[in-house]
Parts: sequence; structure tokens; C-alpha cells
Amino acid sequence: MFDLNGDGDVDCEEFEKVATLIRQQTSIGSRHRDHANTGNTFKGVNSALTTYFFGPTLKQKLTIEKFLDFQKQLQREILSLEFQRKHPDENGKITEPDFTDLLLAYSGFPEKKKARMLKRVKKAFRDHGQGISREDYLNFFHFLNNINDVDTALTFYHIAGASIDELTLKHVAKTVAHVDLSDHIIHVVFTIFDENQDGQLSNREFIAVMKNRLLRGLEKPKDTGFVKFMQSVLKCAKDSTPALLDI
Ligand SMILES: [Ca+2]
Ligand SMILES: [Ca+2]
Repeated sequence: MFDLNGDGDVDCEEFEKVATLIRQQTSIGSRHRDHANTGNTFKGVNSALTTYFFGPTLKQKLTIEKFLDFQKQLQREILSLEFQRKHPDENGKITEPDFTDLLLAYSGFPEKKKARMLKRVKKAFRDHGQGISREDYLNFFHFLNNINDVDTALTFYHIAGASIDELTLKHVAKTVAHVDLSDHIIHVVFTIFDENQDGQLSNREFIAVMKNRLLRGLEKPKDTGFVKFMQSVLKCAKDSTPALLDI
């Protein structure tokens, strides 16, 4: 989309053209445009980003590899910030209830339902909580990033009549998302989502919810994927370096 002259890379001019166009057409974009009078937040982040993508003189080209690498780093960074906000202990772990809180943040559940889930987790791990490490956390969200493939795989399990117990989830994570989830984090996830306590997760109990979580509450139909991405950059920048906004 950005490569206007079709040479396989994106240069700064191409990037600016498309970014401007998107800003004019979307609701999030216009909200930032309206900020222009009061400080123009968007432009500040944008210039930091263009310098990163195209170098200090803006002469470099942006390759697909560089962009994908940036996206991967950005995702890790945002997740790490979320994790850090829960104040990990001296072993670098957060509590099971804190993990639950992070996971349910964008679920769109009614407060009552969230409270019920949190209560279940608090009760289950009150005396023998092992905590959740940053690696566990990143692994789990890597798994969630592949939730659509996981959904497809689980559908096949349904057709075969098999149940989605803890072992099945572990197996699907490994084969579909290529990630090793620890037994503990799987157990915590089951404690959170197994509403009817039958030891199995139905699609309604888990997958549908996690697809929402992935969207981070940004699922407004008018906004494109790029704006979601820019919104994440903005959130990331705002959370990490307030000074960046003053550029
Ligand atoms: Ca180009
Ligand atoms: Ca169940």
C-alpha cells in the first residue's frame, strides 16, 4: 500500500503521503488532527517514527524485513510495559490475579463477570501461587496472536468430538503457534475461563473472548489496520517516554 512507485521499498515521501491520507480519512486520525491547536501529538510521534524508519536525513528506504522486525519489537515492548505496570516481584514475576487483570483488560466483559473470574483465581492460587514470569506472559500472548489459527485447529477437534482440556490446549499451542506454554499458565487460564468448572474450555468460554482481547478495544469499523497500529505506537510512546510527545 505504501510503495507507490512499486520498487519494492518504501521511501520517506511515500510514507508521508499515505500517512497523511489515512489521517484525513479516519476517526482516530481526525481526533489527532484536531489536537493540532493544542500541541499536535500525532506529528511528534510521526517524526520520531520517520527518523527511525528512514534515518536522520530521511534518505534511507524502509524494507519489509525492517518493518516486520519493528512490528515484532513494538509488540514485545507494549506487552513488556503492560507486564511492568503490575510491578513484578524480586523474581520478576507478577501474581496470578494481576495476570488475570491484564488478560481481561480488553475482554469487554461486564464488571460482574470479571469480578467473578478474578475471585476464582484469587481463591485457587491464594496459598500456592507460583506467579507468572515475563517469559510466560510473552509466550502466552504470542499464542494469542495466532488465535485465529488456533480457532481453526480447535474446530477440527470439535468435529472429531474431542474435548479441549489442558493437555489439548498445550498441544495446540505447540503445534499451531509453535510455543511452549507452561503447565502453570495453562492451569491459570483454565481457572479464569472455565465458567462451568467442567475442566474443559468451550469456544464461547475462551476463543471468542480472546479474539476481542487481540483487538485491544480498537475494533471501530472505520479505522484501518494501520491506524490501529499507529494508535499502538502512540500508546506505547505515551506510556514509555512522555518527552517524546514534545518533539
Ligand atoms: Ca517505493
Ligand atoms: Ca467449561
